[in-house]
Amino acid sequence: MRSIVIIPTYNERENLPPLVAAVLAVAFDADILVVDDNSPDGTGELAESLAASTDRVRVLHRAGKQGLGTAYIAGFKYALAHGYARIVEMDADFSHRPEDLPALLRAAEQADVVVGSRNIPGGRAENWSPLRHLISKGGSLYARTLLGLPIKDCTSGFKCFRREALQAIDLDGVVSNGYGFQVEMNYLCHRAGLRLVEVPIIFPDRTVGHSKMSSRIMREAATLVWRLRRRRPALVHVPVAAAGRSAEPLTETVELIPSYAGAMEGSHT
Ligand SMILES: Nc1nc2c(ncn2[C@@H]2O[C@H](COP(=O)(O)OP(=O)(O)O)[C@@H](O)[C@H]2O)c(=O)[nH]1
Ligand SMILES: [Mg+2]
Repeated sequence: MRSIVIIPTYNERENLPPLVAAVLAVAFDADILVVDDNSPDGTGELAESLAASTDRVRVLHRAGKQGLGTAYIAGFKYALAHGYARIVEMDADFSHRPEDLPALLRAAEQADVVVGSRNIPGGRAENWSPLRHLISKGGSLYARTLLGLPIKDCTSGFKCFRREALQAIDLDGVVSNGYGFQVEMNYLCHRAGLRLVEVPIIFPDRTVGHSKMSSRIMREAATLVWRLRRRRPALVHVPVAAAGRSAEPLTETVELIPSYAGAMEGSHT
């Protein structure tokens, strides 16, 4: 029952070594897969030297910058091929705190997809301007409303999938690559009848390195919602991987917040 934490990197040489050390320490049953797109700053070689010091770290090298979405798809395929039971998405820049990882993994015992959420009680983004909060929360409200998603943070990239969830969707059919990638994955999982839940996360701003997200990627996310709505795959009513588990009572040790309960509070971009 091993887990794998997929960390896509593009120019993250200052962040990667301390992040890898923190993840290995906090999630003792998890391995790490770094997916590097031939970072000009040498992050790929650095990842190789980390991999040489422990068999818990693996590296996938891609020829050039091909975007976050395809990096994750490549990572998911690796994880499925290597038999991992739980598959985590995590940014390299410490916006996703290693200390929140155990709660994500625990919640995956009772859900197919666990979304680290800034928009439920206990979760938040730190040091954001009011405008950034508005764009992020507005974006989630938009995606949630138009696509009928059962979660409040639709663009979060700190997530855990059970392998059955990734097997239930067509990874080669995913069309988006930036923020839209998270929305699309949520939508495909939801339409496949999988159980999505949210756990609260604190999302500090990156302190080292630079964001690679652009306004083009935000526009992609905005138009994607309409494309997904038009394409709308049939909603599966019987949960695929969650069958037999969805009726289980939640244990007190798992801080699990059913994502379909309560009113909308907001999101991130
Ligand atoms: N492999 C790969 N990683 C990427 C790419 N673009 C961004 N990343 C990584 O994806 C994560 C999130 O990107 P970031 O720039 O922090 O986005 P932001 O948090 O939305 O500003 C970081 O770990 C980046 O290094 C890409 O094209 N390829
Ligand atoms: Mg970031």
